[in-house]
Amino acid sequence: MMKTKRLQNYINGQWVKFEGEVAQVINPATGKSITEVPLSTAKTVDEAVKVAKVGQKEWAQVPAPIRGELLYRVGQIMADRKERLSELLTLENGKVIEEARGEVQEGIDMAFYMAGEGRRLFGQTTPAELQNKFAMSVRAPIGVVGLITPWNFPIAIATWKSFPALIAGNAIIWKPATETPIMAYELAQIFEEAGLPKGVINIVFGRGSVVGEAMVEHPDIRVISFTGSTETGRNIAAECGRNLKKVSLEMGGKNAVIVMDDADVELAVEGILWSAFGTSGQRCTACSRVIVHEAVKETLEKRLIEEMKTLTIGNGLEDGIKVGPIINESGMDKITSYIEIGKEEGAKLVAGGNALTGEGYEGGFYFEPTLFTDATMDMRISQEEIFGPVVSLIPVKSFEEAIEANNSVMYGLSSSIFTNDVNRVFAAQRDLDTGIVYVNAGTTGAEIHLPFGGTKGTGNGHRDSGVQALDVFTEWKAIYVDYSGKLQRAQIDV
Ligand code: UN1
Repeated sequence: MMKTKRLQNYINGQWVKFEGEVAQVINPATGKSITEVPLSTAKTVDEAVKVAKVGQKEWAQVPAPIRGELLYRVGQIMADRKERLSELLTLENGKVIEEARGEVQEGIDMAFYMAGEGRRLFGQTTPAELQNKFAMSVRAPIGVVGLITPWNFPIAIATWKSFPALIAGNAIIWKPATETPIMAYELAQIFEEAGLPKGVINIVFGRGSVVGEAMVEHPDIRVISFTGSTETGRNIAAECGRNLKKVSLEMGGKNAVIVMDDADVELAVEGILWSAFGTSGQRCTACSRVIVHEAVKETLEKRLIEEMKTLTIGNGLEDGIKVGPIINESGMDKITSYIEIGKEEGAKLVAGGNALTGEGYEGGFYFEPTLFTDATMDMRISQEEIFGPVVSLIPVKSFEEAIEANNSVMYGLSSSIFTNDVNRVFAAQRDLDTGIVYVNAGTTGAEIHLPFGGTKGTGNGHRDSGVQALDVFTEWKAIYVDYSGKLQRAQIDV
């Protein structure tokens, strides 16, 4: 499938031969290496920035509608190649093929959506306070921007960041996760075929602690857009703060589905299964808490356990598999450690809880969908992000208590409520303290034309996707044109 045994960095429109240290890229379904990825150094970042600065100047001169046409071509090639991209995505990330197709579609949607922005990129015209004077504000590109993307949505998140950056006239230095570099390789090929000028997008593979750090420190990278762990995000924000660099962070979640006493319980079961165990729970938006009204707790718990047994676990490329593997060994270790923590804290393990080995699972990283019940909000399993197929069921006595429980975590990405009471729906959408709220649906499934992001420990106030993503990659420029032919002093000569 791959052209080369080893991936290479993409700089100035060239795949640059790499001789240094490499990391293996592992198929999580089998544990086997599929390719190798460079572990580049700060020197490569510096080279990439040099060419990006040149590339950006030219790219910014291309009229935005024409930049948009390039994105239309990118979207069309992605659509033509959807099946290949989806298979490669499952190969490197493990998610089941149906979900991989969904993720690639998310990227295609983003291309067509942002292409349209090429003919909008709206600024504002406003009256000026003096006669014969015109005032407007426009979005200006920032220059060279740095993107650091995660392994769990290696193509969708890359498009959420790179397409708005490009339509706004920036050049990019992109560090994809070393676990999932193939999507970056494929996307670079697509950009090239679509006619993106050289130097406008540059890919530097490597470790966060080396390449990521070099990007954060580089004075000519003016924006860092990062999706990943809260711990890394905090460090990036601190460093960017010192350098007065704009930074957009998208980090963890501890998302809850609330099931009220008047809910359609069967629908809630479906919503929970999909959002908790889809992508093996490795989504920032994954449901990892179920806050249930005590009146329906027993029914919900029983039905969840029954349905969890029907989830087929295995290689995501095989037909009929619902839950794919975990990304790697360290992901498995983290999940396993939380199973022990949950037991010690006194939550009741009622389904799953084990790694799967033996026939059908050889070499891969598989974990059973897991349910703890009778959990309380003070437990670590109810507070901390596990990033695996593990759910804590937390019983509550009222709507108010449910909202309170939802909000009492450090994160604020996504939340959901199942209820048929219109008054509760509106009170909940107002009071749930998350960037995304679902009613009668699980916690996953964000669409690309809406802002994606969260409150509190999930982020720092910026949003991916939607037109809001443009705010990350543009500066507002205020422009005054005085056509009176004389000096007119604002605030004085009015
Ligand atoms: C993520 O987990 O970081 O809403 C992205 C969703 C997907 C994107 C998830 N559209 O679950």
